[in-house]
Amino acid sequence: MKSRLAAFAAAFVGAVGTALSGSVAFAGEPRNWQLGLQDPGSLTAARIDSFHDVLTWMMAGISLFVMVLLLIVIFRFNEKANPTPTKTTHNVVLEIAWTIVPVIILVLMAIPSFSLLYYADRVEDPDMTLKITGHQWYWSYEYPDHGGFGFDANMVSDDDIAKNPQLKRLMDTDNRVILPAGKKIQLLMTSADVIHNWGIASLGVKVDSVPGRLNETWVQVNEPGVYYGFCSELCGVAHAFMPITIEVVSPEDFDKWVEEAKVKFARSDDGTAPAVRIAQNNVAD
Ligand SMILES: [Cu+2]
Repeated sequence: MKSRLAAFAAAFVGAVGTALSGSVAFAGEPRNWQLGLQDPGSLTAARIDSFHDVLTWMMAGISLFVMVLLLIVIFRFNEKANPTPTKTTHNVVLEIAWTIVPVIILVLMAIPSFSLLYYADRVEDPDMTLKITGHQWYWSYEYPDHGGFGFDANMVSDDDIAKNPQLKRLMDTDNRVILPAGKKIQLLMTSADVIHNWGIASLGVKVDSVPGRLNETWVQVNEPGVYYGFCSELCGVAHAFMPITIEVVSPEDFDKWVEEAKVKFARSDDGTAPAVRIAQNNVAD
């Protein structure tokens, strides 16, 4: 309990510090003793976050209402308080009400829910496209609007972490996905083998990557920072070891990175595979 209190105090001080300084890069990752959702990092995630809050209040209200009804039954209609019960079995008005009212509540929930689904589905006129392919057990990425270079992103090994302790175990990849801040990015997903799922909680993205299909969503991230995600579809023995690491940088830094990446991830002449395989699958051995 003491350590929990200490952790809470540390988290609180950290949050206040971040709020005051305002310059710390956004961290799209889970925190110790976190309650609720991760801080929203994208436009979609912000909408999901506020919709979740509205639904939570509605659920709390309904739960409270049902609890009050139960308490009335328990205290007003028990054998002692009400020794001769009525023989009433039907109440037409009441029966219509408890059918119609839940329907109205569900429709009220469905309208913003569908509008959010369509909002997250796709974007018109994206600024760029990122193509994502799931493999057993790593992700590969392509930038078709920037010369079509691509690379694999494998989880960092314990040896890498020993050399660079800043890397997060089970969360960092050897090659990060670099994306520009403030741009509409179309995400196209497919798989080379089995169904994977590209899920990043703080960006509100969780889409299956299915062999032979191209699934689509989009993301706009305004805060530079590092955002972590995971394969979220059971895809085999190393399912837990194919994390996603996204680094969002300013558009100027992104352009610089693209120039470097075009050289670093240059393809062979036939254009089918990177000439140099920098990433290695940690899990194979
Ligand atoms: Cu997977």
